[in-house]
Amino acid sequence: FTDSMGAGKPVDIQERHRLQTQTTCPEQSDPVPVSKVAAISQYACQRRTTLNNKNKIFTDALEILAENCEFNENERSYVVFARATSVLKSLPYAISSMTMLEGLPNMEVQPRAIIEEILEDGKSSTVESLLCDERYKATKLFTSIFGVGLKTADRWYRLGFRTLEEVQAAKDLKFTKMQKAGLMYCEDISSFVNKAEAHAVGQIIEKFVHKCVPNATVTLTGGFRRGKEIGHDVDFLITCPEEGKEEGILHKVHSLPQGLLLYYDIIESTMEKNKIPSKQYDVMDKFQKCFMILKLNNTLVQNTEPERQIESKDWKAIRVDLVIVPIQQYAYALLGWSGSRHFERDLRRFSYHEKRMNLDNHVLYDKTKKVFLTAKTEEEIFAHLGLEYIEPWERNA
Ligand code: DCT
Ligand code: MG
Repeated sequence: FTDSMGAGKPVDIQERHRLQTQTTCPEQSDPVPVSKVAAISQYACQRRTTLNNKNKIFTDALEILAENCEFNENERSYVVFARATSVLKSLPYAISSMTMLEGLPNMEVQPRAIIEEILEDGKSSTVESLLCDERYKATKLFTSIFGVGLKTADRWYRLGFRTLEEVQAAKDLKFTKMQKAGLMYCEDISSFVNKAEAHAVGQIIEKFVHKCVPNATVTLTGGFRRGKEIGHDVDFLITCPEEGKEEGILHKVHSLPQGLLLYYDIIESTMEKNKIPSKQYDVMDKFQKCFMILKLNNTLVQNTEPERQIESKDWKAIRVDLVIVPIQQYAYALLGWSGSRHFERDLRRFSYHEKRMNLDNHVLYDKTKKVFLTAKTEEEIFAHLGLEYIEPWERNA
């Protein structure tokens, strides 16, 4: 089925559903086999996925299973669960029977079984037992700490740790500077950032950046650009119309108002100046970045929730990422940092398999023509790929 889909133009989903539920084809008298009906694309970048998810009951369950596959480094199963989840998120209707899955792409045996269980019992026993699984619980908890990846989480688990209190009380554990900060502010950081807080952080960052370079621009990206109400961090791209002027900004972060910077780590750019653009295709980008934790004063946040106003602490620790981008690569960086992760993964997969092009956060390389395709806007990148433009709020795949 997926082969016949290729890069084919996706048909309007509601139209497709109408066709699918229709028993006979308008031109023929024979019933239409569902699999012959023009389909939803297998690629997230050819679907519009807003935050209005009609299949949350299924996608919440499938996302937990996908996450567990990531924890176990089972890439194949991760992809199976993640792709099925993403298709369900894009549907303008709720799935209410197994027959409604017919003709949908990426619905393999494993996700189907989960959906069937949920349709029958309202929940999945596989997911329920996973949520009680010691290893899953500990890995989820430990990797939620800033600076803790899978390797560290696994080591702590194998050492017998199950809670953060146990980790924090451990005498012989060594922590990186990042992990120390992550543990120190874990309560605030795991409570998520809301839109008002993201906006307040944006104002602080903008003021700081403009003091360094008056005509530099600061753009909110990540989940907040896709319209999300909450996020685990706030992501900003910083660029400047005059190439090169943006380079010194991050090294002035220590000049942020006294006490604001709880933690920062600058990652230097790994771009080799004489080799830009690079033909090498890389998942991680090469921009100069700063991962930080800011101390956001409650008074700077509009409409602070009432429970926060009566708290003894008048500030909250917020995770912020700053990315420094040269202007020529700005459109690619913006597209890459706007996410979602699954949308990005499918954009790259589509480029590679359907267009023989390599897309990353810096450039698009056409392997057939052996040229780099420049772009000033995200719209131009979609056009280079022969894709309909998808707005940021439709990229919640
Ligand atoms: N990204 C990237 N390269 C990285 C890290 C992230 O291209 N080295 C992309 C993927 C999504 C986007 O940037 C933002 O990343 P996150 O903050 O992890 O995701 P998010 O969608 O903003 O989710 P959240 O709302 O939880 O922050
Ligand atoms: Mg984010």
